Order: sequence, then C-alpha cells, then structure tokens
Amino acid sequence: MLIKRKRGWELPESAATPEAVVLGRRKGLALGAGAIAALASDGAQAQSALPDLPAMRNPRYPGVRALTPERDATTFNNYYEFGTDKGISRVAQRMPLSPWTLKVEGMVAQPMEFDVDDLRRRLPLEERVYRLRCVEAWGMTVPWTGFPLSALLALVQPQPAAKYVVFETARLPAVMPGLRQSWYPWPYTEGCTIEEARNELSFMAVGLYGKHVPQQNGGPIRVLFPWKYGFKSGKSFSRIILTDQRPVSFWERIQGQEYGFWANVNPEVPHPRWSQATERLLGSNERVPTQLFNGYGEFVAGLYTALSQERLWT
Ligand SMILES: Nc1nc2c(c(=O)[nH]1)N[C@H]1C(S)=C(S)[C@@H](COP(=O)(O)O)O[C@H]1N2
Ligand SMILES: [Mo]
Repeated sequence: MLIKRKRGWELPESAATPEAVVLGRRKGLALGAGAIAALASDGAQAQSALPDLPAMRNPRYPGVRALTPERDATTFNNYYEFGTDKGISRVAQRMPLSPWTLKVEGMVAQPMEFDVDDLRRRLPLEERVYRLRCVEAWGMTVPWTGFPLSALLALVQPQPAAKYVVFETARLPAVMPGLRQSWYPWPYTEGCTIEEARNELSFMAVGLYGKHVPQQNGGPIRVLFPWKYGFKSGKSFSRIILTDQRPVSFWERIQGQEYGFWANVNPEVPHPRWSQATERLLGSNERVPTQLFNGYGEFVAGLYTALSQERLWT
C-alpha cells in the first residue's frame, strides 16, 4: 500500500503556494492511462480531466504538517460505496460529477435544491489546508477548496428548533458496487449538532489541490470536520437535512461501541481494538503523535465544555 517516493514534494506547507493561483493552470486529474482504458472498456463515460478551481488560501488554518502528496491522498481512500479496500479510485471514476443535485431540507425556512455547478459559482470559494485523521490511525494534510458550512446554512435559514444537521451520501447503484453489500445501512449518513455545523472549521469542499474534488475523495461536494475522526466527514452528498432528532450514523449503526456520534479526535482514548496515540502520515512511513481535537482545540474545545456526560471521543 505504501509507495516510497522522492522527498522533493515535502515542502513545508507555508512554502506550498496555491499553484492554481500562481500558475493559473492545472494539469487535471492524475489518472493513469490504464484507468482511462479501463473506463473506456467499461463503457463508462470517462471524466475528462477535472477542471481547475483556483481560490486564495485562507492563512487562518495552517496545515502545520507537510502536504500529503496529491497522488497518495487521491489513491488511498475510504469510500465503502465503491468497495471496502483503499484502492477504489479507479472504479469511482465511473460516477458522473455533473450535473449533481444537492437538496437541503427539513427544519429550514427555505428548503432548496442546488445544482452543485451553480452553488460553486454562487458562494465565494477559499482554500484551506486541513489535517484529516482517520480512526484507523492514519492522517493526511491536504488543501481543500470550498466554503464554510455556515454559508450554506445561511441560504436555507434553519428554524430555531433545528438541532442537528444530517448529511446523506448519494445512492447510485449503477456506479457504486459497494451498495450491493446490502448488510450495510446505506445511504452513508453522518451528522453533527447545529452548533458544530456553525463552527468556523466546518467546511464544504468542492475542490482538492486546486481542482474539483475527484470522485474518490467525495466529489462533487463533501463536508470536513477536521477535529473529528475522518468517518464523520461524509462524501458526495445528495441531501442535507436539518432536524431536531439526533441521527444514528452509518458507523454508529454498524458498531456503536466503536464509532459514536461525537467522534472527536483524542490520542488518550484508545479505540477498543487499537491505540489512538499516534498516526501514520499518508505517503510516508512516518508516525507522529496524534493531538487532542486533531490539533484544532482552539477553535472547537468550547463546543464541548457543557457536554461532559456525553461520550465525546469515540
Ligand atoms: N460516503 C462515504 N463517506 C465517507 C466514507 C465512506 O466510506 N463513504 N469514509 C469516511 C472515512 S472512514 C474517512 S477516513 C474519510 C476519508 O476521506 P478521503 O478518502 O478523502 O481521505 O472519508 C469518510 N467519508
Ligand atoms: Mo476513516
């Protein structure tokens, strides 16, 4: 799984200026010729190289660690709709990213149905370098382009009684072979409280490395909660629902003892089957210490001070 590669990419994050802005060009999705041939023989419509999506980087969220090589971040994925192993990036190319409809409904003053291509033009985009910590004890640091989740919520105006935001991944059986594993509780559903959703870190991503988010990373639109274990950051949404009922999410339904609702990163609270003290950095063999709230405590610790009764960490 690990590919040893040259270290030349390992610029400090501060030195990695958003290329899209500086160079004004992008090469498109790094699909191998083999993958493209496989698509053609599948009769699937090959995505042409993903378009550029330049945006200025917001310096308020320094990545701290070196950027993960794009190739590693886009070829080592968790996306069970396409299969349970990490190598689903090729098969995922069959999912068309446009047109794509995202409904936002439930307890809102203004339920809306967005065409994601429109939504992307409608809201100001920024780039943020975020760390993502998978509950399986690996991590990555990558530049996402998008807008705060709060900006999307402002368009639909949640009712005061709305307490939770639920994120539902699209169910596309024609292109998602994983859906045939009918014992999983599809669609992949995740959720957070409205306070968490309104936290400045909660981010809707439509871009990754200055291009549109590729299928395997949750294109065309996903959410990121960088202080929580990665499974909370659902992918490829077709529906977002505001509700007063706490949702039971995909992993919670499968194994609630191991994967709870809150799932905030904490190195001192081991997973029932392994330690969470350290993490492997994708694209290298380096292990580094894991940080409380994945290092984002200054932004989010205050969300949890009144919730000490809750199982906040797993
Ligand atoms: N719909 C959906 N979203 C998902 C998953 C999934 O299987 N299906 N896996 C989650 C997990 S466990 C992680 S660690 C991250 C991985 O995101 P990445 O592939 O962009 O690194 O996506 C999360 N979102
Ligand atoms: Mo994960």
